[in-house]
Amino acid sequence: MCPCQNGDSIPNDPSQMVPVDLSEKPKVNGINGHSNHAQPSAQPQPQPRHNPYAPRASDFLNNVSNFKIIESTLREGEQFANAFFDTKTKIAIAKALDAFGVEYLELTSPAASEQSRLDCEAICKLGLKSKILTHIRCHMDDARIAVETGVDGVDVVIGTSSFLREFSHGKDMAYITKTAIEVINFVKSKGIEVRFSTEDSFRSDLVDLLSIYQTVDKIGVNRVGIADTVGCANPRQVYDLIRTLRSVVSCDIEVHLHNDTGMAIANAYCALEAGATHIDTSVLGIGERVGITPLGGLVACLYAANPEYVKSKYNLPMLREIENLVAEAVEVNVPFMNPITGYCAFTHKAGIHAKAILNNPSTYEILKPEDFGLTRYVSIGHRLTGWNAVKSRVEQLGLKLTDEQVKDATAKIKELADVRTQSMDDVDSLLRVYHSGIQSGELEVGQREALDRLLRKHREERHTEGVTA
Ligand code: HCA
Ligand code: CU
Repeated sequence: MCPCQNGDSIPNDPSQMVPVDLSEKPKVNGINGHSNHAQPSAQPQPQPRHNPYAPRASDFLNNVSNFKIIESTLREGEQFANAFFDTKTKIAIAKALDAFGVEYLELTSPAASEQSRLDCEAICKLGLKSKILTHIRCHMDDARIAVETGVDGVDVVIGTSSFLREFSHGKDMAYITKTAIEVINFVKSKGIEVRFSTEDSFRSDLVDLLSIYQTVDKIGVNRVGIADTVGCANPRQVYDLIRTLRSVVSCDIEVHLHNDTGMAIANAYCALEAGATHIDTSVLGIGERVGITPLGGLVACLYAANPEYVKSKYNLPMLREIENLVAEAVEVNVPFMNPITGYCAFTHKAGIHAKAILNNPSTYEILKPEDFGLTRYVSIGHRLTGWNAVKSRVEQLGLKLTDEQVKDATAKIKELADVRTQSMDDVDSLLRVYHSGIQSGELEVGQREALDRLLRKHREERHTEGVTA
């Protein structure tokens, strides 16, 4: 199992890492607020900076700081090849997502199977804050079953691309429009929300699309949905289509974006910029094929744009737990390069990075780990390490070395790490041996042979202790 499943956002071998907590400490003068005598406290505190990712005030349609999430792990996510959620797991996922704060939960159609219908009813009865939606084909039979489950709304979809019209349901636009009107009016008559979406919107005829959306908007649909069912769209195409649609309908606009070419988060961001109001997500992006916009990645992207807004809406420290819950349920690992929870998401390695991170984490971090209940790490036992990172470890260990001595010890770490990566324990031992050598007068800066002798002696003593213990 991946280490990130149970633990913090910790790299493979946590023994090589130094946790760094600068949250309530001065952002300068080294690690954990220890004073750095070479740079006394006259150092200016870092000033809050302009956020270049924030929406431009001039862009009045931009909804990057005004959106809702429709969480579809329990619908699109069920379409992931590995997914099977029993009732207990569905309830656990629904409760976790509700506690996280998503505005909507979308559930598998109650027409899919008897258990799906029972599960839908059970989740509706939980009394969650999130609104509960179910997702159905644009068909009166499905609509009749859906409205009886107790949901707050129904998401209706029908294919409009030439592919779907020819190879799937075989219906023309006139039939699709007539059925859409019938289903929407029926759901509305039950006093619940209704959304109308076209499957494979980006490979549908634009005139057909705009015309059907205009029709359903006129009869009072709550939302229209654009679906990039095959994941073919790029951010610019998404922006253009949503912008155009925004000028044609007055209802809300939802987007559902598949990730076949890795664009799902960027596409969601652009959809919001163009005026979309609702984004579909699933935990870890699970869904058909490679799935859709992942909840965590979307949150990371929108947090970068407006951290305060995102923090005010969602319980961000819950993200890791939710991802672990779903990962376990569908028997996958959280990907190593996952935004926020990937196991190296907050680990800094190169000496240049480590130095700047120790002075001010924002230098190399657009996301604050503490906002997600996570910890940043600085990795030091490798050949790219730098003396500033080593110095911070020296201070953490309570050892007293001059900068010159730290640099000398760093040179030895690099020499050893040229052969193999050094564990945190190896680094600590080296620093302690170096320190006691200096203290006892057995070692001076640059005396490599003396250091090697002391290290050898230390290793032998440890070995003997191990044998006699
Ligand atoms: C599918 C349907 C859907 C529906 C999206 C929506 C898609 O093909 O499984 O209702 O907006 O990707 O088109 O998930
Ligand atoms: Cu989909």
